[in-house]
Amino acid sequence: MSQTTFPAGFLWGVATSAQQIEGGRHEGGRGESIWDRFATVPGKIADGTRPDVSCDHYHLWRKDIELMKGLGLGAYRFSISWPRIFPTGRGPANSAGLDFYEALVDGLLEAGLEPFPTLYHWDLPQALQDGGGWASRDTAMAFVEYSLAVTRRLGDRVRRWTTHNEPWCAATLGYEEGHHAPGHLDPAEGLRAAHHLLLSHGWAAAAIRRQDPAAEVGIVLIHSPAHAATDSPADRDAARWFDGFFNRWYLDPIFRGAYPADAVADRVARGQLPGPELPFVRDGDLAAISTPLDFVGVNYYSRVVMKAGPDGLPVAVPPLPPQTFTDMGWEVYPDGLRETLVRIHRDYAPRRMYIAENGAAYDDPAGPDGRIRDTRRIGYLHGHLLAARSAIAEGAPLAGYFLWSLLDNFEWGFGFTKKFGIFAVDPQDGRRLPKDSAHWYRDVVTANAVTGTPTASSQGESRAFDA
Ligand code: IFM
Repeated sequence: MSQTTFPAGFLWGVATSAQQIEGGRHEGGRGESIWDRFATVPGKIADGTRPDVSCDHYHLWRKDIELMKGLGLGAYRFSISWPRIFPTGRGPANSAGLDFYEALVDGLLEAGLEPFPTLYHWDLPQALQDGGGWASRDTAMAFVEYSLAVTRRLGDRVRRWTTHNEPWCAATLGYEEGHHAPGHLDPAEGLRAAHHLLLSHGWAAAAIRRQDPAAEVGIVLIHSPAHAATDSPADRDAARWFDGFFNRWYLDPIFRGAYPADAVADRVARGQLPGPELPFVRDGDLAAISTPLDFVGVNYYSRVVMKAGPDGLPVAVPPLPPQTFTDMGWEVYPDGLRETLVRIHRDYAPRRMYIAENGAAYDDPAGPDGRIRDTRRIGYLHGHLLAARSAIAEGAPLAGYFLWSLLDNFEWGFGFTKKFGIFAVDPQDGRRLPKDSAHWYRDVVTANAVTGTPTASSQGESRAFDA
């Protein structure tokens, strides 16, 4: 059987985030996050659930480490909950919160897994939101204080730090489109929030390195290639618009020290900025944001296909059959991952790249024998790993892959209705049930290679995961 092998030392992992799996809402002195608050607003979460208990990782983390050990992974990408460390955003750090992550990090190291933490994965302390949230420059300063408190405690054991996860989602979905906490609908506020997220990244990266010159620092960005529905100039311009709005608004300031002029002009044309001078940018901001990074994490799920709508404004259109889609309605398009990695390498030349998230939501119930045959997820992962390997062959400095996600979890506004995990979680007792994809992924990790066909080869051996 043909095998596609990854370079020696390639880092295999899984990714999660605090708000999506931890629970422990009121434990260990944790404060309220914007998502705790948002989830109380009727209609904001599709299934009416709250992330108060979620996967109960706060209590079951030792078992989760066992699962990861069973998969043979080299690293675990998780996020730190800011309201667990600073329950009201600023002030004295909550030592119980730091103790929790210290124990987790020690447990990972004992199990031979590299802790790969992200400092911000969207769970802003509500108290900071009450002071303006990311639309306020003060929040960027608070983020530096928080980052230093965490890195001071864990820096002797954690080598690589990620500042933010997908700032586009935090800014645009949270402040501009209202789908995420805090649920605002103000494009100008969204742009201010984006800038302060980027600024906080740059400030924190410099502060972490001042504190620990050996630390590596990076950021994780979501990326979707934008393809034009037809070759018409209007459709190609619609694709350019999306690329500027979604991808380059973050890549350009980080790697080039400037917002993309065409995307700024798009915002001016829509009345969302007063002119080409961005009112929230101060002297030195872009130099801080473009501080050189040790790595960039790339999250890839799908591409978008764009066309000019009847009014000339850009719209995303669903690709035509025979394309297939995940439960998120996202097209399965593996080559977009290769294209993404090669594009970022070619246009921005990061020192090192990780796929920080990649995975698929599919709801596959257990069969009568208790087995979860998530063959579509295996097919998705198989195709995307081959695409990642092609990007390496084309020169992309890709050093690792983090599968999203270890567990079925709280998928933000979708609640628990979208299942990304390679382990299902029993809602009654929190028991983790390996899906076929968990066995398949273990085989990939063990072989450091993907085999020719996307079959679950050893799905019967569930004992590997009995914690
Ligand atoms: O669950 C999210 C994650 O929090 C951020 N990236 C995308 C995932 C799937 O929607």
